[in-house]
Amino acid sequence: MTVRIGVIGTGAIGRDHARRIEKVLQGGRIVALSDVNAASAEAVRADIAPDARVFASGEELIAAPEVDAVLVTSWGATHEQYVLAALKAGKPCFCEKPLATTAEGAKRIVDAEVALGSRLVQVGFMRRYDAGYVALKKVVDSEIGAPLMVHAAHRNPTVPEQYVTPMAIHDTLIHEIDVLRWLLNDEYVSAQVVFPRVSSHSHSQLRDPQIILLETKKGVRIDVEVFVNCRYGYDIQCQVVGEEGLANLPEPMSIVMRKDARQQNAILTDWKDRFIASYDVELQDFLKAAANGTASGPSSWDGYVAAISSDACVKAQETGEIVPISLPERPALYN
Ligand code: NAD
Ligand code: NAI
Ligand code: ISE
Repeated sequence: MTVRIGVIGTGAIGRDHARRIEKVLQGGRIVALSDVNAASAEAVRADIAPDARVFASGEELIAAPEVDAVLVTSWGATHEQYVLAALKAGKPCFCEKPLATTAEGAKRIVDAEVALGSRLVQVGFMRRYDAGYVALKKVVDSEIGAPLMVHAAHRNPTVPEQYVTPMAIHDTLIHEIDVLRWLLNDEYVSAQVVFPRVSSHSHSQLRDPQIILLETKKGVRIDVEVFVNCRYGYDIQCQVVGEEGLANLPEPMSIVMRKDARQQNAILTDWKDRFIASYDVELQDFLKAAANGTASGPSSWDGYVAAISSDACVKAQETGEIVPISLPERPALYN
């Protein structure tokens, strides 16, 4: 079966996901597009899916009978309304992170899905599909003994002017928040944020870099450096220290070159390239489940846990205190 997909939000990632569904993956076709900036949806139609219909609103797209499943790739603050509408229509929905910008918003989605009684939502936490993280998890599960510490870094070369201090959590750290609880099979109990000297490449509304300290139920201590004006590249680091040894996330493949009395290899600069293969795998997974009218992979519950943890981190940014994180009971639908 070919799943007929509607995309809401045709910016950077919406365009890229539309491209992979039309040109790379099996079992999906883009039949509908919508964006508050209609010209952007029109441009994606012209460049990628000439037969798709452009809708004036996301709600109209979701309600259209020719749309079997929905991709929500608009700005984070708009995700909740579209995911709730997709659930109401009973259509599988892939939602980019964050599922919602507040824990209350994510809970409304969890409640609606639980009331429905079956999974329809997959959240775009693509690192769980990344070959490097999958290999790291295998080693953490079986080779290095109990994990004790994690040292991680999430560096972007630059960010746009509208990127402000809390976005380091909601927009950026949220990937570590999700992937580290998955990697460690553990949950967070507290968060603290400390700020080093501010980079002169930052601006007045962004304290960059930041160090986020998380503690888990099993007592693992995690430090994550978020540095979104690091200049030199897009760099994701993760080292797990266990009681028998330590394991590092593999670097992306890169040719080591000797030239002009130097040994060098290139570093990626764009998030689109760093996880290009995992976006393919996550969306193929979505298409496969959507063909059966369901969803798999990172769930609304994972999106909700990420939102609760993010809220605690933002509070920690604001107060400088160690902020406790406590999770409600996980509904059976997500076991
Ligand atoms: P973007 O600004 O390039 O694109 C967002 C698009 O959404 C814009 O075209 C905008 O016009 C449109 N839009 C905004 N509000 C809308 C609405 N109510 N209805 C329809 N369209 C709307 O942003 P982006 O970089 O593509 O990011 C989009 C989402 O993807 C964000 O949630 C972001 O967190 C997520 N993202 C995830 C990753 C990842 O690695 N998983 C990477 C980049 C972005
Ligand atoms: P973007 O700004 O390039 O695109 C967002 C698009 O949404 C814009 O075209 C905008 O016009 C549109 N939009 C905004 N409000 C809308 C609304 N109410 N209805 C319809 N369209 C609306 O942003 P980008 O980088 O593509 O990010 C989009 C989402 O993807 C964000 O949630 C972001 O967090 C997520 N993202 C995820 C990444 C990942 O690695 N998984 C990487 C980059 C972004
Ligand atoms: C962006 O939205 C992403 O999701 C990228 O993966 C991340 O590195 C970046 O900081 C975010 O803004």
